[in-house]
Amino acid sequence: MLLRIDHVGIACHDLEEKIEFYESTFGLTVVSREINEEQGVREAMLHVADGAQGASYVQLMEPLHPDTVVGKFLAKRGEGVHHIGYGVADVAKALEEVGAKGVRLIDERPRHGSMGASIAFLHPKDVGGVLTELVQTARR
Ligand code: CMX
Ligand code: CO
Repeated sequence: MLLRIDHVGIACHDLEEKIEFYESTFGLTVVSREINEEQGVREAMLHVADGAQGASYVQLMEPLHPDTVVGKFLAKRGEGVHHIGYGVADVAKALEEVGAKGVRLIDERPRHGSMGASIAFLHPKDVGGVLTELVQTARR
């Protein structure tokens, strides 16, 4: 079901400062910057590598307000890895399959993610403490 690691989601206080860090330290390049009001984040995708099943990225996220998912995470745990996003061919089908195995779905239906992707989250309490995102890349 999982095709690849699509991205690692990292929570930070200052998006521009962290972009600068990833660019200067690892030579990564920003390929997309977006504000996702629904998810409460200002975010950037930095390209890491291309593979047979698609590309992989680092997703840097700064909360739009303290009272958002990422704002609350930062207050509780501080900066760091927030979630892992795996590439799937069909996110609705993957949700159905995973849900049937008893994993709690945060999203019953796919939502809008970065770069036109369809995304859905699985509850970290049912995935060994890892907030897990399923990502279906937009067709080009
Ligand atoms: N990773 C692992 N565990 C996490 C977590 C995370 N990112 N966030 C919360 N938890 C754990 C908490 O530690 C807590 O565990 P304990 O009860 O043992 O302390 C439990 O989950 C409940 O946490 P909470 O602080 O009360 O937070 P909420 O229940 O309000 O929210 C969650 C948790 C996963 C439901 C929420 O973060 C969510 O809906 N996430 C999906 C959407 C999202 O993350 N959007 C931002 C990214 C957007 C993008 O990638 O594009
Ligand atoms: Co993500």
